[in-house]
Amino acid sequence: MTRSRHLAVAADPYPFELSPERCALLLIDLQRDFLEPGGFGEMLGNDTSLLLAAVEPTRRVLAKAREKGMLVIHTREGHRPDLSDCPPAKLTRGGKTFIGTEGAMGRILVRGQPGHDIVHQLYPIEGEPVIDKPGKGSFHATDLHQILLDRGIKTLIVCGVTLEVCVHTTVREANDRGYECVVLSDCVASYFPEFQRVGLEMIKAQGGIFGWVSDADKCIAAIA
Ligand code: C5J
Repeated sequence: MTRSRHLAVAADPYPFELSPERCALLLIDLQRDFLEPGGFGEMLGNDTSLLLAAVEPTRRVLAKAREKGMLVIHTREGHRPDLSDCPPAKLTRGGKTFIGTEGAMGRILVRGQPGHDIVHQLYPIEGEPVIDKPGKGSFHATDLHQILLDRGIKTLIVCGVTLEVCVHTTVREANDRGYECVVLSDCVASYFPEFQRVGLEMIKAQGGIFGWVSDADKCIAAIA
């Protein structure tokens, strides 16, 4: 039996040991609709510039993960053009309908539209699975779990937006499916600074109830 290498990642609430062969980098919903003006995030009244801070640290982690041959998986939140996979309960917010309507980057959160695409700095390359998900969680109604099982993945290094919505939902789903999650604090972002702080606290509280919190530099130092 071959023993896999273990790398120590400086993290809270205590250092995390990962085996690079059993680890994937998961980039959640780094889409134009959330990060750029004129998309879903701005339509809901948010300042999208707050999310841009996560792009450069994530780009550096992504570059290192690619260099080291780590599995990289991207997710995109969005719906079929006929919205048949969008529950009526998700369609309206504050009495208004946004999903599926025409915006500055095409129809909001609809697959194939410019706004649904991933920002160019973090664009997937050949061989990196892209998971199209209709919900907040990356495991709901997708084949992510199967893809991870097939490759023997046990650990997820998590980046993406927004922290308190799709990142949290995914980390919680991953916990219940037996994955260990390390969330990189500067590679996740929220429209609400207080949610960014509390969202990270919630992950690492109680001895790491949902996982570990590290950052881009610490992660890069470990996998380098
Ligand atoms: C939201 C997401 N915030 N990707 N989606 O609606 O976090």
